[in-house]
Amino acid sequence: TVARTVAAVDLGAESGRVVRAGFDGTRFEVDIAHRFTHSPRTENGILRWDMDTLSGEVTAGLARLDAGGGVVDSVGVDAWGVDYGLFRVDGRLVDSPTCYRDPRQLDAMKRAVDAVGADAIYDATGVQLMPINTIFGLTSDLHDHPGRVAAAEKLLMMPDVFHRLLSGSTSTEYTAASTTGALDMRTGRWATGLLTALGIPDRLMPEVVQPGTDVGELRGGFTGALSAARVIVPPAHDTASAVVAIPFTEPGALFISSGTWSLVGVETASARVDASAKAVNLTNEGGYGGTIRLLRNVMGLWLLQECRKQWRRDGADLGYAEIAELARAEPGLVSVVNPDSTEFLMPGDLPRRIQEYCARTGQPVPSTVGAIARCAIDSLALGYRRVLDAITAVTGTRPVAVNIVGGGARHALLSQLTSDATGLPVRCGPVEATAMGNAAVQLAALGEFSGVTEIRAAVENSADLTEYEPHARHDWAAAAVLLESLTSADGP
Ligand code: LFR
Repeated sequence: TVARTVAAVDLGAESGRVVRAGFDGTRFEVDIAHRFTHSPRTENGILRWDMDTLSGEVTAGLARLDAGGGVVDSVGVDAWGVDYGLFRVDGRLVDSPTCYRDPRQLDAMKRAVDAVGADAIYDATGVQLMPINTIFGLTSDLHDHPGRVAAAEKLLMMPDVFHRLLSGSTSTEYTAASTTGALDMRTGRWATGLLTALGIPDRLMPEVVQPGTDVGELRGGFTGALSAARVIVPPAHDTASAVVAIPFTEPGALFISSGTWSLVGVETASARVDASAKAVNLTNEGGYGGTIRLLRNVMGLWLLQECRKQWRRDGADLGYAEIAELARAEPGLVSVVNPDSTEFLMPGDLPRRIQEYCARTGQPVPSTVGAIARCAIDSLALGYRRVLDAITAVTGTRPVAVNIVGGGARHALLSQLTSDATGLPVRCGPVEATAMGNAAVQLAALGEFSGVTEIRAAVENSADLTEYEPHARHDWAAAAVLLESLTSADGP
């Protein structure tokens, strides 16, 4: 029997879900009550999130739980990182939150680097330099829409925008704040010197609370299962929640949190902000229980998601499984791209961009769905290998296994190629790690789990896990050398 039940709201960049979860002492019981998709759209020349859809779907999911009987003790929201809402003094949003894939962020990063220097940004925070970071959204606002910032009294990270709607809370959660590029990851405090140097007013920066904090009672007039629920913030950055729910095969194993992005890294006890980490642009992200994730972003399933959209626009409505089967039939490692090149960051005709990349670099140009998809999947696996090497170089310890969680854990070809490319055994699952980690931290706050060790054991007992062993079918070492030369030609 389950003593306490919680609701986890997990918002990804493409889809969201509302989950009900409890722990019976051995197994973790997780039911998906509501799923939906959403996407950003261009409004007044800026790519923005569709807040009406997002808040409508969150409310619809909670209403379903409310009507579903029993008692739900708490609700918590996690979401993708870096994006933020700006709030006026009266508590309303200034406008719809912008999306980090707006091309404006590229220029903003260039300007900030020119103004204060890449080293100063990294040294103040320990966060990888990426155009998507919050600070570049904010400096872009200051440059192009100063009125947006002037009208704002406080910033909240995306999940906390929802915590505010649900409870009135005005704080931001630590793991979400750690994706801003404005938090000093050694101290967990705002890097005020950097904010000042970039002209970002520090009044915007909210109080930071730890995951597991009760921020108030749930509002919204629920009269059923949720009538007495609290809002307890989980690790509000989706990647932080996902890593809580990884059934690690080996201590120090490499994790890949695989969704729209692939976050590739290791969990460590403290932040690593030094010349060696900076040289390979490794980031320090905040985790549950004082941990740090030392990782790098790899472009992830976005490459396939955007290809699929383009093929659909071209009249071929293919499912991911069909695309994967076509890719599997290809010979493999024929052409590769640097998956992390900024030319793949923005929405658009990804198949063409991949073809142009191959043509420009003198490689065979993939011309079929299968060949393009195989190029993308091979390149992702190679990108994972590159991060494995970077982490090994920085920490001095080579992980001996890989754990993949998230939607990408279902992708058998990518998982096998990840094993082949890294030469390591791979264990995949759970697919819903993010929602599970979110729920588990709420349950821990309510006294149901003693900590992350117990959480991971429960996940291991409850989830379907699949394992892969490496095969030496292709020359990944040679491909890794090619990737390095392609990447230096791409420029920073
Ligand atoms: C994953 C994720 C990554 C973050 C990226 C952008 O969903 O949160 O951790 O770098 O999305 O927000």
